[in-house]
This record gives sequence, structure tokens and C-alpha cells, in this order.
Amino acid sequence: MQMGFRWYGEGNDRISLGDIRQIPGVSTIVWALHDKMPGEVWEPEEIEKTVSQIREAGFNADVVESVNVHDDIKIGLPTRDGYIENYKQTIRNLAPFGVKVICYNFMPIFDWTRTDLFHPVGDGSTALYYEAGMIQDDPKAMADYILGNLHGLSFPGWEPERMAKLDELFAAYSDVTKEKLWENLAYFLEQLMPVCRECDIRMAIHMDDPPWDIFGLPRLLVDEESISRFLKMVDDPYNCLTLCSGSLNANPDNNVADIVRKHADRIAFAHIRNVKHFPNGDFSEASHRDCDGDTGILDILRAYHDAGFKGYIRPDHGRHLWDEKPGNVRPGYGLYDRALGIMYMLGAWDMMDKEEGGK
Ligand code: DNO
Repeated sequence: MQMGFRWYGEGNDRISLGDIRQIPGVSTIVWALHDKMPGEVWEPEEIEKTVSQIREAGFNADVVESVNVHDDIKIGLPTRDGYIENYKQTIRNLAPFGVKVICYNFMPIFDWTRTDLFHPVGDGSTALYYEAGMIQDDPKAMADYILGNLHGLSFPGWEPERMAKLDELFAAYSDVTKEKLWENLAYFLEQLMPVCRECDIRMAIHMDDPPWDIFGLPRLLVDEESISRFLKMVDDPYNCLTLCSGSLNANPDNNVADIVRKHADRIAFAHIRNVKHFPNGDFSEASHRDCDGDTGILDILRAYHDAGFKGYIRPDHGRHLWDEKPGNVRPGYGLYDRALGIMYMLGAWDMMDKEEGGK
């Protein structure tokens, strides 16, 4: 297992590479060029700039999260072929910099979705929260709320340029049924696979968050069955998963440890996050400590360890702690709780290594 930490880049993240350096055990910076719009080619000079900062700070830049997929590819418009060519060029441009995994998602219009970005957890900290009742309402109101809380920071998946065109986007997706979206995903991946093989870069799809349709938009990667379908649909070792424990377990019926046991060989990247469920369908994000949520973090870590997982892993969203408040922290991506999450995971992992060594 190789531990990573997501960093949004100089000028776009209050956390510095020097801060991350002080967290034990981190070898990989999970990065992206956050000023690129979906569909644009990432040019070698732009990549070089960020990767050299990462390397100079003593990390590798093996994982990109994310190269976002243009809506025309998801919708299946004739213009998709040009955007797929651009995506292939970005893969080719990333390869010489040692990139091994590209995380992406195939969710229509919205990336992850929450209704409260700073919900009190009860101990003085706040966390991302999903109020099931609110999501049936107006997608525009939700987008405005999220954009209004970013305080000038860019947030992948919530590009103001795209959010300004929500009506057009909803209209463009109106004929995209779930089956059509599956077809468009297969079309995209089949074209990429030869380039991935040539460049030795694995495409790792992120789970849909939350794992069910929202605002009438279909979502695909929602449970074990859909994950199996996805892996069989393009049965290639370069077609992999970003298995996000928190996204999947937003549906408490999903047993993430079982999914890890079944598909470990196709998991390129693991996101570890803990979710606490409420009886009315709401959920809150919780600390990584197993007993603070319902996701089964220790079972999941055990499943990865048993599988001899050699891929990349990172703490996912954390709570906002201490001086982290709206305006000075990127929602879900503060420093402290993610650092605590790393120590929790490494503690469990080191103990399992030790037990194994002692057998
Ligand atoms: C949320 C993240 C997602 C993820 C994308 C991958 O915090 O886990 O935004 O990066 O869905 O493309």
C-alpha cells in the first residue's frame, strides 16, 4: 500500500507540501491541474510545473485525481471523439512524468453531492452532510449553495462555468438513460485502453457519490453488481476502480470490505472515509476511527491487507477541526482530520504487518 494525500496545488490550497511532509508515511501526492476545463489537453509544460514542485518536496506524483471527462462524452454526442482524442493526448503527456493512475468519474453533471458542507458533528467540529429530504428539490439551489461556500477556491466537478449552464446541461442529458450512459462509458474506455497499455497508466473510475440517481440523473457505479458489470464490460487490467468506501457506504447495504475482497486486483486507488447513518436516510461524514461511523473501516483495511494491496490509498474527506472554519478550509479537505486519518490507517496497517511477520 502506498499512502497518498490530495493536494489542490499552489495558490489553490492553503495546505503546503511542507505541511504534508510532516505527516508520517505519505509518499504520493494526489494532484491535478485544477484550472483545466474538462476536455482540454494537459500540456507537458503545465504538467512539469506541478510535478517538479511535488518531486522537490520529496514525493512522487503517481496519482492524478482527476482528469475530468467532458459532458459530450457522457452524453454521447458526435463531438465526443475529439474530446476522447484530447483525453488520450493527456494520458500520453502524463506518462513521462511517472503517472501510474488516473482517477475520474462518469457522473452526469454533478460530482459528489452534499446539502451541508459544515454540519456540526457534536464535538465542536463540522463535516459534510447529506440531508436526503433536501435533494429532491432544486438542483440549482444546491449548486448555488455549494458554489457560495467555496470562498474563491476552485472545486472540481463544480466549475462555475458549467454550473451557470445547468438548464442546458439537464436538457442535454434528457435522453441519456442509464443503459445509454453505460454504452457511452464503454465507448470511452475501449478507445482509451490501448493508450493506457502503451503508457502503463491505469484508468480508475470513482464510485458515484451518493450511490443512487439524483435529480433524475442516472448513476452507474453504485454497488457490487454494477462494479462487476463495469469490470466485465471492459475486461482489461488497465480498466480499474477508485474504490471509495464513503461513496459506496452512503448506501448502508453496501459491504465495502466484501467488495474489496472480491475485486482487489482491479482496485488501483482506495479512498478511505467513514460515514454515519441516520434512520431517516441522512448521513454525515465521520472521523476515520471505525467506531465513529458505520462503514467498517477496520474490516476494509483488513481486506486490503489480506489481499496484499500494493495500490495507492488516501484518507478521503475529513471533518473541519480546531481553527478550520468556513472561509479558511476547503470543505472536506482540511489538514488535521485527514492527517489523523492517515495515522489511524497506518496504525492499523503496521499492526497487521507486525502480526503477519510474527506468524
Ligand atoms: C470528492 C472526491 C471526488 C472525486 C471525483 C473523481 O471529494 O472524492 O470529487 O475526486 O469524483 O473524479
